[in-house]
Formats: sequence, C-alpha cells, structure tokens
Amino acid sequence: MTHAQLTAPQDLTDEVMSVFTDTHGTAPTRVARAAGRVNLIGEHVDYLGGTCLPITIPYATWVAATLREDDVVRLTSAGHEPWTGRRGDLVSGGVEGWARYVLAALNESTHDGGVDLHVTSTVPVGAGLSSSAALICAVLRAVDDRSDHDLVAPAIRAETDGVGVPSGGMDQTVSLLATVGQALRLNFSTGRHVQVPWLPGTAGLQVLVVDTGVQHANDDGAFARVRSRSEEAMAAKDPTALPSDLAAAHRHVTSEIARVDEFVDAVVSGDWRGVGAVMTASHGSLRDDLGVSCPELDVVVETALASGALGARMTGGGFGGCAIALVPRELTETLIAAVADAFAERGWNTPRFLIGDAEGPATRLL
Ligand code: GAF
Repeated sequence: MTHAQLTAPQDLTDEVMSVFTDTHGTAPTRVARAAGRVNLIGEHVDYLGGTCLPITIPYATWVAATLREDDVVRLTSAGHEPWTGRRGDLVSGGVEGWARYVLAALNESTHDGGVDLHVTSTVPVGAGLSSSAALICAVLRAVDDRSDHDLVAPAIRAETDGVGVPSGGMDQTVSLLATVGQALRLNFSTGRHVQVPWLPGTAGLQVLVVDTGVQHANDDGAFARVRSRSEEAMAAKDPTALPSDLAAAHRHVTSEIARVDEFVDAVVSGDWRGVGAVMTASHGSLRDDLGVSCPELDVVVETALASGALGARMTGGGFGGCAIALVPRELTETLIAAVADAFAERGWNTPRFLIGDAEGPATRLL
C-alpha cells in the first residue's frame, strides 16, 4: 500500500519576518496573510453573473513588507527567483512570473511608492487553490490600509487588468471576505454576499482536498477558451438552436447555478447526503458538459466515492489541480490510502492531501 498522509497546515509568520530581516537588515513594518480557497459548488459561473460558494482553507501566503518612498521594488520569495525593479515596470513590460502579481497588486494599492517584500506560502502553486489570489490579497492587505470590502475590486482588477488573467472575481472575494466556519455565497449578478454556516464536522464529516499534482495556471489559454465558449453559449437568443459544444456549455452553466441553491438548501437542512450528491453531480457536469476535468481528477472522484465519500468533485478552474471530497472522518485514512493506491497503479505521482476546513479572511498581522 502506498504511504500517504495529510499535509498539516503551518504558521509561517515568524519565518516570513525573520527571512525579511535577514535579507534587508531591518525588521519588516508590515506583515499580512491571505489563505488559498476551495470552491464547494458553483464552478465556472462567476464570470457569467452566476453564484458560487467558496471557503478559504488553512493554507496561506504570508507577506512581510516595508514601504519605500522611492519607486524601487525588491522582491524575494521562498522557492522563487528574487526580482528587483521599479513599480512602473509592469506597465512598460518585461516582468515575468510571480513578480507580475506583486506589482499588479502594488499598482492597485493606495501606496504610491516602492516596497521591500518577502513572500512565503503553504498554498500549493498551480494546484487550483488560488495561490495567485492569495498572493495579490496578501500584498494588498500588507501595503494598503483600506478595509477588506474596499480591497475586493482592486484585488480583482490586479489579476484581470494588471496581470491579464481572464478570471472571474470569486477567488479574490473569498480570500478577502471569508469567515471561519462559514462558506460565502457570492452572487455575481447582484453583488450580494451571504454567509452560509459550513460546519461538516458537526455531522462527523470533513472536506478533504486532494491535489493531483497536475499543474494548471489560469493564464495558459485553456481557461480563456472555456470562458469565451460559455459566454457565447449564454449570449444565445435561442439556446435550443446551439451547436452541441455550446449547448453543453449552456447546460453546465444553468444546471450549476441551480445546484448552488440545491446545495445551500441541503446544508441548511442538515441533509449531508444531499450535499454530497449535488457535489458529485457538479463534477459530472464539469467533466461531461464543460470538459474541464482530467483523468487524475476523475480518478480521485471515483475512488473517493467508492471509499465512502458522500460526494466529490473537482474544484477551481480544472484541467488539473484539486478535487474535494466530503468524507466521514473515520473513513479519511482509508480514502487517502485508496486514492494514493489508485494513482500508484496508474504510474502517477502520489497526490497531496490537505485539510479543507473553512478558514478566515486575509489579515494584517503587523
Ligand atoms: C478560476 C477563476 F479564477 C475563478 O474566477 C473561477 O472562474 C474558477 O476558476 C472556476 O469556477 O479559479
């Protein structure tokens, strides 16, 4: 049997401060933290005015910073190349990789100078857990003094206009506005956000996050293609006349938005089997109608269900990344072993297993 276990969350506050101090010779004046997220239901509908129900999870990105009066930006990060330049460099071009996200956030902030900044994170990158939104929100939370609510629009603009990723607003919104023990029902037509108590632990259940290790980034073109196909489908005057691929996208979007209501109704009435069934139906729709799953995600879902999960689905943009399973606590270890074995049998790398408890919002720690 393949040995696999849960990756425990870690608090990197001390580490981000001490590495900053070692690098720059003085302690940072600001420290902030923003968590990654999983979406419980309502996938690929935020950019179409739909509803979704994300939570943040106990894996986060920490930023230590000292604001500068000049326009110099000096960035270091655990696991990435350092970057030094000027804050205007994003607009003039030539900035690659993670520095783009930091500069985009900085350009959306109320601070108009440069910054010395160090980043460290426990959010797996490219795993569909919104590491990019966590980075943007942690930077904004560190350098900007506005309220979380007032940072939502700048955080979304940083990714869409600053970096140029055609994402919706789900990831940044939940990163800034999440509450421990609550999911956030986001309505992108009305702009209303409502908390939904999300405490599966009270029923002996837990959300397990399975990172397939298949990396995907929202800026690689596939996300944009799915988005434009769905936009075209939803703009049709007569959906019954759509060609089959657009009809399938239309079916996914309308059924997924309906599933968010079904899911919330089931949560509120304590019908956890119903919650699980809606999750699994969502996966089928993402796989068959929208075409954004992949073999690894499908194997996680099938194996989780066969191991006693009440429901399972891919989460996030898809094409790799993570799936979530709603599992009775006493079956968690069995499920982990079964999924790890299923991957080993196929010659795939052992997936990572994370805890999907509902966490809090981006927070300024110093
Ligand atoms: C990505 C995007 F960034 C979100 O806005 C959302 O569209 C999601 O994929 C799919 O639901 O995370």
